Amino acid sequence: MARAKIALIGAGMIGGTLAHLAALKELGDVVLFDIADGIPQGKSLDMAEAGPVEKYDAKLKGTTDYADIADADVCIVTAGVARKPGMSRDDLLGINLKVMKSVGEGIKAHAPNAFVICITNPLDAMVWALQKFSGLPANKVCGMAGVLDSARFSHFLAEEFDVSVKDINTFVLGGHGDTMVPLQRYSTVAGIPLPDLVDMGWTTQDKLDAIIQRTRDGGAEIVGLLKTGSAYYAPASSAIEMAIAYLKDQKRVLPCAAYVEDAFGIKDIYVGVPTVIGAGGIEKIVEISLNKDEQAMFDNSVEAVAGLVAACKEIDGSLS
Ligand code: A3D
Repeated sequence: MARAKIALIGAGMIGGTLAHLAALKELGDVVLFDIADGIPQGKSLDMAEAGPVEKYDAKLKGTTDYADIADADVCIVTAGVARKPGMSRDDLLGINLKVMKSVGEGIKAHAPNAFVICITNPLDAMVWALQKFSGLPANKVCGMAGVLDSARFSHFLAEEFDVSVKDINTFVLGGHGDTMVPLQRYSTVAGIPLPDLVDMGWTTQDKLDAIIQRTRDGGAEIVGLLKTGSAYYAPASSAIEMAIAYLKDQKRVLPCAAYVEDAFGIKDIYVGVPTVIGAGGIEKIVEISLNKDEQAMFDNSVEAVAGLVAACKEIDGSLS
C-alpha cells in the first residue's frame, strides 16, 4: 500500500513541528507548504537530512506551489498569523480570514478528499470559514483545540495530584478562547471524577478553580513567556493525535471543533464538542448531558463563537 500523504499548510513554528512529528512517527510522506519562499524548502531539507539518523522512511518536500499537495490524505492548516503579547486570538480574525480563503481554494483544487484539521486562530471561526471556502464535506473539516486545552488541563492536574499524566482524562469543550468550558464532572483520575477527588481530600475546590482558570489562560501564559509567538509543541502533538485517529481509523473519542448540525441545544455552528474520529473523519458527535451550569457556560462560549462568525460574514460577503 502506498504511503499516506500529509500536507502541512503553513511552515512556521507549528508547521515545522508537525512535519518533524509526522516523520518521526512515519505517518507518511510530508509536503510542507508556505508562501514564504525558502522556509518550507529549508525546513524540509533539514528534516530529510535527519532521516538517516532517526531512521525514518518519509519523503519531505517543501513548496510554495499548491499543486504539490495533490491528493493529500490529511491537510493540517496553520497558515496565518500567531499572537504576540497583548493580542487576543480574536485580534487575528481579519488577517487570517483572508488566509483561510486562499488555503480553502488551494485544498478544494488539489486535495478535495483530504481530512482537514485547522489550527489557525481564532480557531472556531477559522475552521468554519475554511469549510465554506473549501467546500469539503463538514465531516472532513475540523479544528484542533479541545485536545490541546484538555492536555493543558491534564498536565496541571498531574502536577497538583503528583500522579502520571497517563491516568488523567479530561474534557474541555466550547470555543477555543477565554470562554472554553473545562468539564470537572467528566474529567477523571483513573476513572475518579474531579468532584469526588475534592471530597476525598486530594485537592480543594479553590485549587481546582485556579487550575481551570490557568487552563483557560494556557495559551496566553505561553505567549507571555515566549514574547515572539505562541505555543507550538503541544498544539502540534495534539493535531498529530487527531491525524493518526483518522489515518488508522482508530475511532478515538476526542474533543475537537466540529460542525454541529443540531446537538447540545445549538444548530449549524462549529464549536468544540466530543467527537469520534475514524476513517470517516468526524464520524459522530458525542452528546453528553450537561447540567444547568455547564450548559450555561457552553451557551456563553457558543455565543462568543457566533459573534466571530458574524464578524467573518461582515468582512467577506461571500460567506453569508
Ligand atoms: P507562525 O510560526 O507565524 O507560522 C505561520 C506560517 O503561516 C508562516 O510561516 C507564514 O509564512 C505562513 N502563512 C501566512 N500566510 C499564508 C498563506 N496565505 N498561505 C500559506 N502560508 C501562509 O505561526 P504558528 O505556527 O506559531 O501558529 C500558526 C497559527 O496557529 C496561528 O494562527 C496561531 O494563533 C494558531 N495557534 C492555534 C492554537 C490552537 O490551539 C487552536 C494553538 C497555537 C497556535
